[in-house]
Amino acid sequence: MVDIWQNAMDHAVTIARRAGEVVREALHEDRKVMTKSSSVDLVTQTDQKVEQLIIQSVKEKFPTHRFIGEESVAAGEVCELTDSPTWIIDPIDGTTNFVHTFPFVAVSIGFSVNKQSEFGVVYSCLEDKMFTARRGRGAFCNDQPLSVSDQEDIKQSVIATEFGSSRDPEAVNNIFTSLRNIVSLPIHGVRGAGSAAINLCLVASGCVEAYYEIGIHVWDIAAGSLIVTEAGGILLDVEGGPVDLMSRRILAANNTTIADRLIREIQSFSPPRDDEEVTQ
Ligand code: 2AM
Ligand code: CA
Ligand code: CA
Ligand code: CA
Repeated sequence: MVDIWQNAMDHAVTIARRAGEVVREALHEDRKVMTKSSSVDLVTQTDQKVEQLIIQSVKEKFPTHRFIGEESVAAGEVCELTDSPTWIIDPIDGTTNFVHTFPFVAVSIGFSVNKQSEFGVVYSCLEDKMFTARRGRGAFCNDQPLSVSDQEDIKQSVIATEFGSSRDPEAVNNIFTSLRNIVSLPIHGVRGAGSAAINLCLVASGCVEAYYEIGIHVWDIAAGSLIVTEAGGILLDVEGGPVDLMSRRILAANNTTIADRLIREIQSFSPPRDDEEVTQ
């Protein structure tokens, strides 16, 4: 059977690798750090440069395709995912890591048609790990097949999550309530790579049993979420309903036993809009 999106996926891998080189080179240069919605929401010229590099090269090859890119969406703009072939790009997932040279920085490229993910590419550029998934054809890291952990016991598990960018006291309180509940189950540990895309790849690789976060955007998870499901994992909303990649909330897990147990402990809340004032 002819795979009509294979060309596009091959291009995504090539351009992610090229983007990763730009990121790695920029680590040796002076990084001018700017802020977006708040003093903890960082962006650099490299984020913008890498996004333009990806979009320009895809436009040349696939001129009719659409784009959702983190650095091209205006503050407060609600981006819409349509049925058209759409590239969903996070040029640097883990900008705070990039700024601090904490070594988990990813280029994330998802591709969706009729609102269904067709492929996902996450290049963890400082580890030189290329994670890929094509719908129905499995997930891979540097061409080796991935599969999620088979652990069913929450007490034997490691869970990934992040503190996110909101400093609103109520949101921070909810994050810590969830963490206290989960740590006290007890579990083996909590981790966070500082990159949503890499956290999802850690679930897909079986290194952590689950990852959840409230406040993420579609570009953080478009590619990694397919890598999780193609590695045998599941995606849910943090309250247990079906996942909506545009809803800014996600729970990815190795299986429903772990997911159901976590959902009972997660204090859910609505993320602030990006144009809302953030309490510092
Ligand atoms: P980013 O580096 O592309 O902005 C999930 O935590 C995602 O939220 C991360 O992958 C990261 O994506 C973003 N993020 C994490 N901490 C953040 C912070 N302090 N400010 C803004 N965005 C953050
Ligand atoms: Ca960002
Ligand atoms: Ca991101
Ligand atoms: Ca980013």
